[in-house]
Amino acid sequence: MKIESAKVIVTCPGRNFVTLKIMTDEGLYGLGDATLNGRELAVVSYLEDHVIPCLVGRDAHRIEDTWQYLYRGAYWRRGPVTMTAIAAVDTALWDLKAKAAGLPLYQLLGGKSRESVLVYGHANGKDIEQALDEVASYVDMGYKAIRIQCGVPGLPSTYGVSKDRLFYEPADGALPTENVWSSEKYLDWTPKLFEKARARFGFEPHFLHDVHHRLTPIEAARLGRSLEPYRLFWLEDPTPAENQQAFRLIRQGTVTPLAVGEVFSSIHDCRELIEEQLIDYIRCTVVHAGGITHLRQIAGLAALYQVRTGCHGATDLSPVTMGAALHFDLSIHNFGIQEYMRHTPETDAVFPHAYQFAQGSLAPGDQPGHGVDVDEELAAQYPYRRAYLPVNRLQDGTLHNW
Ligand code: EZ4
Ligand code: CO
Repeated sequence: MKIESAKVIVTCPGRNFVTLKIMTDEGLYGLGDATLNGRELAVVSYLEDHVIPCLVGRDAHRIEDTWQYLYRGAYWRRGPVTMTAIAAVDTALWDLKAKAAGLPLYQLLGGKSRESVLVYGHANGKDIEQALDEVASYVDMGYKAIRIQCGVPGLPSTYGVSKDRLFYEPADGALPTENVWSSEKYLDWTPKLFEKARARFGFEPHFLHDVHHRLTPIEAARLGRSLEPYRLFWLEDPTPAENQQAFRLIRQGTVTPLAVGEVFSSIHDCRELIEEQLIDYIRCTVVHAGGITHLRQIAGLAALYQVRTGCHGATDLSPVTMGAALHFDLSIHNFGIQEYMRHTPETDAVFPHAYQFAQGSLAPGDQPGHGVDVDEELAAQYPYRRAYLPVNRLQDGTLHNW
């Protein structure tokens, strides 16, 4: 099965998505997500100008060799743009191989390790009461795990609290919007959120929380310790992880489980975190960490240290990534949880998919491949719109992490 051609499809059904479609001489095609939120066109160029010319004529079955060719062959290794482009090719080739075999992708990855994939949804609100009402609606929908974020008194806005509570979409500005942050206010407020959440819902639902890289290690340790009575499933991205040793300090201060990795692009970003057991969940996912091929290596390393997976699954990851991730989640032994932010009806229409939600879990379906398609005619009706993630400043104006 030879690769005959490949093209990049850019569409904006409410937000931007970049999709790679690889066509073969056998009439089959494979799809891979290549969306890098706020920097989408850099990956489009990487694929169109530099990758696609190398793909034409290659044997579509040689996934590993193609991965190595693109990784080593570029000379310039790693980084989000490169690894997202490689991920798109890799995902499309796995999709193709499974379609050629007539099997759902999870069968090629070793078959099912479980019947379906535990997911967590996003509840948020301007204040604690609104956030907890939102939690109640997720419980009613059958969710067994829920991330909770809420506004902080004295701050006009904060991460994770949307204008539209159903379809949270932070990449909203033709130029970056500016937020204001105070770690002190946030640290004093957040334990109250989880105290009230446990008082109202008991200890049956899993609760998660995302710090979005905003604390220092010692502040994160304090937050983790103050949340221990409320038994979080995880505390996410408590501090930036360029320095992986930063997590040692957090670990020394708290037994709240830690998750990190949605911005990582390779196994080298998390090797110390995993080998030194500084985290409990690794959040790398298909699209930003080199595809199924590389994610399997990360999960394999994590398995040695009882670190489980918790793949990133925000709305800026397209349904193609969600589909591929679900096959991966279903197959590996050390799966932990999958993030699931629902896409809008417009996005779901552009990307018809086999995966389905039921009783707090997602199942990838049994279509050959990863089970996600793209309606190119519909996609063409939604042209690209430049959109940035916000930036974040401390109250004195210092630029902080968003
Ligand atoms: O802010 O995917 O856990 N999920 C997240 C996301 C990220 C976006 C950035 O593009 O932190 O909401
Ligand atoms: Co996050």
